[in-house]
Amino acid sequence: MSHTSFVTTTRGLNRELPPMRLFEKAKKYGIWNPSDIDFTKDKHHWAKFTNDEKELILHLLSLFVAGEEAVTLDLLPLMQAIAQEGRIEEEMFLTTFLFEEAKHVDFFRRFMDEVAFPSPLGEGLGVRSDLTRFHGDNYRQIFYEALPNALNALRTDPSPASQIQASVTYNMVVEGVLAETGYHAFFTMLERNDLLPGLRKGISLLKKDESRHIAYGVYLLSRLIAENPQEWDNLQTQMNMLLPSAIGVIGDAFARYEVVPFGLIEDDFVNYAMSQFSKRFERLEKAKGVSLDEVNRVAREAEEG
Ligand code: MN3
Ligand code: FE
Repeated sequence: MSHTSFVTTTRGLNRELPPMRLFEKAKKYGIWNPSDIDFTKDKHHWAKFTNDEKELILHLLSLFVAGEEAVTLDLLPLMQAIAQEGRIEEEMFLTTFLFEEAKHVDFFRRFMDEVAFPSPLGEGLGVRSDLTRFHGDNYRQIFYEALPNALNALRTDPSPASQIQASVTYNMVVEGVLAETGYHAFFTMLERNDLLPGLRKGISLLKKDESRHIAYGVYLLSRLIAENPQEWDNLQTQMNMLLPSAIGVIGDAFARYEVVPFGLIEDDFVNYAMSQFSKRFERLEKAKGVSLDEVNRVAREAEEG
């Protein structure tokens, strides 16, 4: 496919476009360095945890770190589909998106290497433990199957219908429901007990990155629905299809513990996940039957509000 013109030598970059505004924010807030986070106190805390407490944290980490790896591995087909449509502003934002997911992988794995698997011989040489055992059926359904399948489908079929399925899976369910819920509940639990300040610091930074990713997903889906109103049912079907597995991930995690360490409560996670899901859904419903101009206006409003 050859180019027929370039945006930068014709109309210029549209800096008012929501993804371009997100790009501007990403350049400012998305450049924190996981290597700079101080884990000194985290190491002291870790040494005092009981085996059950260590097990629960490793469990949650195994869901987060593999989830970050999955979103890093699986974003490219969406970037490619967007780039092929010549949407330079969106692609520019997506470069920060991918960089940030890579940083999240880096961050969680660094915590594991330096805090969770300490070594008397120095960093990175500790006993490694295979954490795959924590990945239950619902987790596998989403991160091993649904996510890569929905994204890789774009390689052969980059149609709006296919983009909607990919973005619902990636931005709404994996990021909007699962990641948001996990970070929120995990952060709250650690904060309540004043534990692992380095891990908490990283999660608070990473949540801000994540909110830009989700904002882009909402924009993308709103744009796709504005341009293809007949695809609303497709969006709704994909959302509803994935919801049971998303909620199931929480149930699977809690089922392993008779008494959950740190006073963690399953309902807190489930309720938060359900409210996230409804919030995302209501936000997308607003895009039904509106013009592209309106989509851009609402995105700007959400950004300022
Ligand atoms: Mn992430
Ligand atoms: Fe993300």
